[in-house]
Amino acid sequence: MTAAVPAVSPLDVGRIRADFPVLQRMTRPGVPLVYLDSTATSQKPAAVIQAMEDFYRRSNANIHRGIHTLAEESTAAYELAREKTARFIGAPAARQIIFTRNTTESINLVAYAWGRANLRSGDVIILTEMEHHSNLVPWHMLAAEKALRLEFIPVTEEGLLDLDEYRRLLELGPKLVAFTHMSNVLGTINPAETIIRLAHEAGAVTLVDAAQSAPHFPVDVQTLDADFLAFSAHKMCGPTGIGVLYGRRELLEAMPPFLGGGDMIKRVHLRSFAPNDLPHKFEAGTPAIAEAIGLGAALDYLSAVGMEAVAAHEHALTTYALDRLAEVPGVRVFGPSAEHKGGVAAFTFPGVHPHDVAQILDEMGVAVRAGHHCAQPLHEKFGIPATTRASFYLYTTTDEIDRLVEGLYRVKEVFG
Ligand code: C6P
Repeated sequence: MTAAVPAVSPLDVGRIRADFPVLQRMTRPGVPLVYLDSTATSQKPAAVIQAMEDFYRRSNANIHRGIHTLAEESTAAYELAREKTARFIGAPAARQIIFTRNTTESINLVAYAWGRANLRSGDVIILTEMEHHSNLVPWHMLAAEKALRLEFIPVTEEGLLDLDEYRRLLELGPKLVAFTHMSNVLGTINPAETIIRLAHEAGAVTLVDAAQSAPHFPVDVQTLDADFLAFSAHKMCGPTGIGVLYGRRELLEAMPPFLGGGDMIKRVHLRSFAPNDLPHKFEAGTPAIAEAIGLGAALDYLSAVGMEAVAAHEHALTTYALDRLAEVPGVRVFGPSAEHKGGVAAFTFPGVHPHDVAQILDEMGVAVRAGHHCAQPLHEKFGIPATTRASFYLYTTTDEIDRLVEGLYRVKEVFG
C-alpha cells in the first residue's frame, strides 16, 4: 500500500510504517491490514519488540533483590525505564513514577490508597459524563463504601465539557476532580490546564486520565499542574501489562500502600511492617520488568519521532477523516470539530448495527472497534447503545481512511 499522508503532515509515514512489522501483513490473501483501532491498543515498533527480546536473551533476572550481574543489569534497566517515563511527561523526579499494570490499576490505586485515607461521608467527587468505565467504577465502589457524592460535568451536544456547569459544581467544595484528558469515543481534547486550575482554586485534588492523551500529544505534568496522572504503555507503542501513575510527591508520601507484599516494605515483623520509600511503596511483588523495558523503548521511539509531530499528523488525519466521512450519506460522527478533537471518529450508520459495520469492514481488511467502548453512560447520554469507532495514530495514512470510506459504501450496498 502506498503511504499517502496529509499534505501538511510533518511525518515520513512510509518510514514509520516500515518500523511496525504487523502493518506489513495481509488479513486474508490480497487484503492488506488497515489498522484503525489504535485507541484500543497501538501496534508495536520492532525496536520495542527487540528491547524485550534482548532483555530475556541477555539479562533476565528479578530486580531489587539479587547482587549478581544479571540482577544488577535488570534492576538498572527497569529503573532507567522509570527515568525515561519521568522525562517523557516532565515529572520532577523518577520516584514520582509508579509502575502499575495499566491506567485502570493506576486509577484504582488512587481510589483505594488516597481515597480511602482522605475522603469522608458526604464528600464530593467531580467526574465527567464522558469518562471511561476505568474512571467511573473505582469511584462508584468508593462512594458506596464511604457514602460519597459523585457529580458529573455534563457533555454538550457538540461533545465538549460544559465548563459553566463545572464552575457551579465547584461551589460544592469537591475533594477530587477526576477527568479524561481526551475522550476515547468523542475524541474531545479537554482543557486540562483550565480544569485543574479551577479545581485547585476550589481546594480539590486532581486526577487526569491520560490514557488517550499521553500517546498522542505532548503531556507535561508540571505545565498541567496535575496531582495524579495515569496512562497505559500499550496505547503508546509499548507492551501490554504495564501502566503508569504519576503523583505529586507530598500526596504519594502521605498515602498508605495499595497492595502489600515483597519490595514495598523496609522491614517486616510478625505483627507489623514499615513501608518502603517511593516509588517502591506502591510496587508490591515482582513487577513487569520486560514490559517496563519495552515501555522505555516505546518512549525513546516516540521521542525520536517527536510528540508535536505525532499530534500534527493526527490533527491533519482527523480533519481529512471528518471531511471524508461527511460524504457518506447518513453517517453521524460524534464529538466536536477537528479543532478540539484527537484522532478518533466514532459514528453510527443508519439502520445498521455497529457490529455489522465492523464485520463488513473487517472483510475488507479494515480493523475498527464496535460497541460502547467502555463508555456506556456517554452512549446513553446520546441515546445510542453503540458506535463504530475508527482511530488513528502516527502510522495511519489518508489511503487507509479512504479504505474505511470505501468499506462504508460497501456496507450501504450490502444493507441497501
Ligand atoms: N480504552 C478503548 O478501546 P487500560 O485498559 O487500563 O489500559 O485503559 C483504560 C482506559 C482508561 N481511560 C481511557 C480514556 C481509555 O480509553 C481506556 C482504554 C480502550 O477505548 C480499551 S476499553
